[in-house]
Amino acid sequence: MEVIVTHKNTDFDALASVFAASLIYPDAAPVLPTSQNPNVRQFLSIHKDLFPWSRPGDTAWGRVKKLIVVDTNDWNRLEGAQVLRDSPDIEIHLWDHHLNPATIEAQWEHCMAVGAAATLFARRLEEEGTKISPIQATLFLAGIYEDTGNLSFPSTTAVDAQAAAFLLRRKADLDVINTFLRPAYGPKQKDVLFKMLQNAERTKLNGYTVSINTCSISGHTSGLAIVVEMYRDILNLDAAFGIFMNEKQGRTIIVGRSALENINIGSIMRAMGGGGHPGAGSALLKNHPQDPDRIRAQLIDRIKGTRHSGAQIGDIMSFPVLTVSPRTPMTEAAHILREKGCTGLPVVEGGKVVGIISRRDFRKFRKNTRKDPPVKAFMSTNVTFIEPGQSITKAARLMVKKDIGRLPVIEDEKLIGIITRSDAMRYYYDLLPD
Ligand SMILES: [Mn+2]
Repeated sequence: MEVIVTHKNTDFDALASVFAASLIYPDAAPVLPTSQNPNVRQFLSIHKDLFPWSRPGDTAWGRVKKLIVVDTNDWNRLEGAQVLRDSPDIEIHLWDHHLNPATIEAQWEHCMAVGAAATLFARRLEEEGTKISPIQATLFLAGIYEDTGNLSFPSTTAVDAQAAAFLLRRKADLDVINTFLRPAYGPKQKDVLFKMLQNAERTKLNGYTVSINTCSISGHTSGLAIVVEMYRDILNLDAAFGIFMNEKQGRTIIVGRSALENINIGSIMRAMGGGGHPGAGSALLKNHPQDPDRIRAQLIDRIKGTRHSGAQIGDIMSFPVLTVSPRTPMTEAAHILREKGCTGLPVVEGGKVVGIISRRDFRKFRKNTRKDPPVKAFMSTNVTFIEPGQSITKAARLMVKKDIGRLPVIEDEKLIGIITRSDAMRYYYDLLPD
């Protein structure tokens, strides 16, 4: 007997991989774990009869001669199949995209660092010219989109995009995908997010804004990754971590999300005994009781240890900075801007930045009939600053968010430089290979 298995808490990538594998191994029986993520459960409740599959409890493991493992390389993530762990005469085929060291030793494997395991299958089906239906294409694409965040996570590769293109040609239905990949955000998730926001705090690590939040949960709470992602988004963090303590079940789940490639969640979580991708990952700690402060300290160590791009604001800012005083006449400020070819100037009084006067402000001035008012009358006083140790990505994000072209760089309340949109642009384009 041949069976196809995948990881517990089955997501779309795992589900897609199981059914794609059943096309490649037509004699193998798909077995799905009893725990599935809510989106997959909903999908299966509607598509129940589309694919034949069985449960681990109904599988005669003793008769299995060949095991096809997809979307995981870890015995502990399988349900039921562990009984085969030490069976010498089982042939194992492994299809996976996880980078953590495998505990499953396979006789044959197809493992590649791509965004989704479904990508590996889609590519093989395309190569073999296998006919696939629009429904199959839809499911496989849902797997790729889920694991790559619609091809946007840093783990996404060109191979994933090519596989997506193939599935779209095979008429994958984006409406269906959008319906089923709806984030599992409900009242329970809302409660957790609310609790996290109530004791939210931020830390600066390697110039990045990070938050590590400890939160107690009860019962089974799914969708924690979505909650942490929303938390990260609301607080505008570079990376967010949730330490979720489940007292009753005696276990702790750590979930991390990062918006920057420089903070690699996957490698941090692997060091904590879990796994994941650069943008998202988690670890489950079963030893109890866990000390959240110790976990927090470990996370901080890992984050500090991750190699960051090196470039900080201090490396690319311009200095000394040309400034004007609040009493400088507008005509003079206009002259300086023209002369120096810049688009804005910090307005400084007593060593402190009290405003910014930019080209935009001169439009109002031209319409003004008063003779030559001071800069003070037209400058914007709501100034956003940045610190020299912060990342360039952070500066770029601030400029977009506030719709401003420059940020004064402040250290100990003193103006030490300025970074402009073009500085940030130059930095990014220099990073791109020719
Ligand atoms: Mn996967």
